[in-house]
Amino acid sequence: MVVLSHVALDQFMKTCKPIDTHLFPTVIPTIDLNSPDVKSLIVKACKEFGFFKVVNHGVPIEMTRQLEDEASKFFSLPQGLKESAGNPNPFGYGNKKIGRNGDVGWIEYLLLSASDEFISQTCLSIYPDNPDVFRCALNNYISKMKKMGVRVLETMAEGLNLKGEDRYALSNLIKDSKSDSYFRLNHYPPRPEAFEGINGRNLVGFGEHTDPQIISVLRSNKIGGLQISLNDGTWVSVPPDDNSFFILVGDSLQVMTNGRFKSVKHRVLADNMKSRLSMIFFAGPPLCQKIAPLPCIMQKGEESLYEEFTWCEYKKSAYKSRLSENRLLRFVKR
Ligand code: GA4
Repeated sequence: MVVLSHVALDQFMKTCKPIDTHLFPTVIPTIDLNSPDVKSLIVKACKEFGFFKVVNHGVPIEMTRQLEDEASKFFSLPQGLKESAGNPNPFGYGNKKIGRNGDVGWIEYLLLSASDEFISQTCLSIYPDNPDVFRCALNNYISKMKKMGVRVLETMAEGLNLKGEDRYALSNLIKDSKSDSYFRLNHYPPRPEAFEGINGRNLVGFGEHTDPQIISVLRSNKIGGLQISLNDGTWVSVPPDDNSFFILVGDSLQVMTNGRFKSVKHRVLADNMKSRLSMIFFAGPPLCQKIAPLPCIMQKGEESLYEEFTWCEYKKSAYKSRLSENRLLRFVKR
């Protein structure tokens, strides 16, 4: 649990402003991975929301619970031990500071590269005497997330009418041994008492942003807070569901579909008395991968909406940005 002195809390409250929200009830698309219409439903959800919930996913709940327990144990360690995971830029334990350019949130987190080797090293730094329990829980869960990501991307590709080898054009990017995928454990502690007095206002846990990768696979405990922005700018609260996963379209997939799919703007508010814990797999391509519309989806005469760039170039530019910036704007053709 994060404990803040009054001075630190005061400082934080000045930087991280409470926000008002006006919410409208909207039905979040829910997709049964075994449904006969799954391909078209996924494509529809990606076009309309850039976001959907997945049920009937086949990921054993015990595996998820095991990692959740290990994550809770990690976040209850003394601060010094959590910090032995290293600095979060690029990977490690972070507390309130997000990214490198002054963004803050009511959050602590562990950000990891999803590679086995990196995870082994990090677990060894945190638990030098017994790294295996956390390491196994992380590796087992991440390999399931990767599998689900592959399944979702292949189904999506079929829904986009890609045939033959083209059906694997998206999933191959994350199956690649050089795939630059990340994994993140987020802990949003209960809102501090100082905020309870500000009636009806919420504290930002993780400010609004889009994910730069291809897709993200998110799962949280029963505590709410996640909101997505609709195309008209209204914010919608996503009811928590600890038995399901949420898929978010990232900026790279928006480009690869030449804007047919939209990366979803989302944020997390810390407005509960209880801790929210979320685990997110960010499926990214290899660093040298060219991010451009898939030739197989382009109509005759259709031109790319974006300048060409590699994932490495996009990442470099993303790390120079503030969280809420539209990072794709720089790459839109004029
Ligand atoms: C958003 C998605 C992932 O959480 C993340 C974030 C990253 C970070 O926390 O270091 C970034 C953010 C994310 C986009 C813009 C930059 C980089 C913080 C930030 C201000 C790990 C990622 O890949 O991009």
